[in-house]
Amino acid sequence: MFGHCADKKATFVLAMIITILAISSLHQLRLGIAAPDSGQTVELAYDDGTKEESWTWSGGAYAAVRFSPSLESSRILSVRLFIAGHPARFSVLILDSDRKSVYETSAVPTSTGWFAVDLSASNVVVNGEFYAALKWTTKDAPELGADESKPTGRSFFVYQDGSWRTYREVNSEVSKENLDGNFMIRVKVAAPPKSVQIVMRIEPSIKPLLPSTGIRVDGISYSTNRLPMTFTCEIGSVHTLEVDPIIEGAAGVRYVFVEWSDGYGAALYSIEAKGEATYSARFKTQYLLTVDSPMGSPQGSGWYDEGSSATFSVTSPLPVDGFVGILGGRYVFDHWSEDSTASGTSASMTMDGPKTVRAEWRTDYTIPAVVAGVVVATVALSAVLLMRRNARKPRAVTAAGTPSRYVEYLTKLEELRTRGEISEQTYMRLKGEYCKKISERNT
Ligand SMILES: [Ca+2]
Repeated sequence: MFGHCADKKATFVLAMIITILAISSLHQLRLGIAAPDSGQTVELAYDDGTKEESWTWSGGAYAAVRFSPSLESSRILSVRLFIAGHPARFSVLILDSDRKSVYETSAVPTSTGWFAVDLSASNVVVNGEFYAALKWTTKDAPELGADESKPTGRSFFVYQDGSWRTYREVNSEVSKENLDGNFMIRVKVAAPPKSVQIVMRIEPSIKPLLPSTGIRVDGISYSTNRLPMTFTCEIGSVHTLEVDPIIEGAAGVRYVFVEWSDGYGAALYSIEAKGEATYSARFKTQYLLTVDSPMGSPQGSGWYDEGSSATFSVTSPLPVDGFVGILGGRYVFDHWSEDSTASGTSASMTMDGPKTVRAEWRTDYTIPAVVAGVVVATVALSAVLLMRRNARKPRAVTAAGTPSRYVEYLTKLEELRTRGEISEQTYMRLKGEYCKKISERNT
């Protein structure tokens, strides 16, 4: 409900206090709107500067004034509102001639009286007639002054459901007074500029390998040397700004597109020239890490963000090729060289420039040497034992008599085989038996 206190109506949600401050006839109404020269600022005002009434309402409703500038289109620089009482947060609304909201911003007056809300940075441009409104947003709502001395039929109440009522309609319902009035809302406008300057730049600055690549405006390539670049556009015209997602720098250096300064994330940006603007393409620098090793599956080569930590590694040890490898010969990682002196197979470094690390290896024959030693020792020991055993048992062999017999058998068996008088199968079987006998006797 709108609160209207002219007659202290108790039914109003938020009661208002009226103060008649002045006699309206003493004030000159500013109804005529001068046509501003291009760039000149004009304040549109329909009230006489003195309030006879003040209004408040519950959140969501608003009080609107229809403005009729002489300009074909107007850039709204500021809105002034007369806060009659209870300064508190509210919203300023701008609506087009079809009563559609085109802009809304919050404001908090700290005292009563005229309060200006600056919109100059927001590039609010409307065509023909438009409305400016105070929208009550909180319970703790401010009171808006109204001039009822010389009403102009331009003021409206807008209910929460979006329905519009004239000031006179609401006033007659609320106070039984059939009075029209002007909400004390004024707007400063200027003719919008016909063209604006758009600035394109890259930040931080980069050093491309080829300066004539990487930048396109409306499809035309420009040298990055020309940045920052300023170009003039008609208001409302649409343009494309584009950067290569990756721009090559010097050896091992590249620049990767991150986003535009307003947070837009695609490298191709379609923009509308609404006002002066600067578009900065943000890039980050990356450095190449080369991990060089002839073996050991080197890991970690690639591009890294400037200042980030890169980890690189090889697998160690690895077997040497061939028989030595079978015996346990190994290639063993020893240390890193070039841009790292780390000694671990896995190491990290801060990427403050392009880097190359090389894995240095050595060959480890320790295990084959041990194996060879063990073999030699075993052979030697076996020979010694054999010699001692043979030295100990010759008498037993001859004494038994049997081994020499089987030795003879063996000799004959060999002769039979040589002459081809015995099958290979029989030869093998008999030879096995004789040898076994000889062996048993020798044990
Ligand atoms: Ca007045």
